[in-house]
Amino acid sequence: MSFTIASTGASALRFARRFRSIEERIGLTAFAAALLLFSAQSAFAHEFKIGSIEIEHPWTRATPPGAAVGGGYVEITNDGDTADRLVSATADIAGRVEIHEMKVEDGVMKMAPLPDGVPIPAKETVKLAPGGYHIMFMQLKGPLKKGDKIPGTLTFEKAGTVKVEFAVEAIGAKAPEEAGHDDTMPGMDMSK
Ligand SMILES: [Cu+2]
Repeated sequence: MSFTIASTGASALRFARRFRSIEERIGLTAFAAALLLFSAQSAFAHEFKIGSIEIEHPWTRATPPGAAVGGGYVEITNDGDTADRLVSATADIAGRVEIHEMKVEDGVMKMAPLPDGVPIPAKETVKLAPGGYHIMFMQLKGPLKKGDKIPGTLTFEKAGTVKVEFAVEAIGAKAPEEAGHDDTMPGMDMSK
C-alpha cells in the first residue's frame, strides 16, 4: 500500500515540475498532497455496505504456521428501521466458518457457536471484537500473513450476502492497528 501511495505522489510531483510558474507548481503540489491524502484515506477506511448494513474494517490476526483456526472481527452498523442478523460468513482460506461468542463461565472464558448468529438491532452498531462476538475461521488452509487481505463474505438474514476483505493484522493484535484504542477484554488463545 505504501508503495502505491508513494508512486502516486511521486508521479504527480514529477508532473508538477514540468510547469514553469511558481503558482502552478504550488497549485499542483497541493493537488499531489490532496491526492496522497485521498489514497491514504480510502485505504484506511476499508468499508463495505449492503442495503442499510454498513461493515467497518473487517480484520483478523496473523497466525503461526500450523494454526488451524483464526478469529474474524468487524464493526457492523444497521442504519435501517428493522432489525437484522449476521447469520453466516465465509473466507477463502477457511474450510469452515462459524459465528461465535465468548463468555465467562465459572470464571473461565469459553467460546460457543451461535447457531442463530449475531443480532444487529435497528439503528445500532454491533462490534465483533476479541473477547466477544467473533467470526471463527476453521480448517485454515494456510497461515494468515500480516498485511494480506482475505476475501470472504458476510450473510445477513435480511440484507443478504456481501463480499468483504479481512485485513490481516499482527499476531496478538487485540484491536486493528489503525483504531488506536485498547481493548479491555482479555485476549484468548484460539489455538486450543
Ligand atoms: Cu471462536
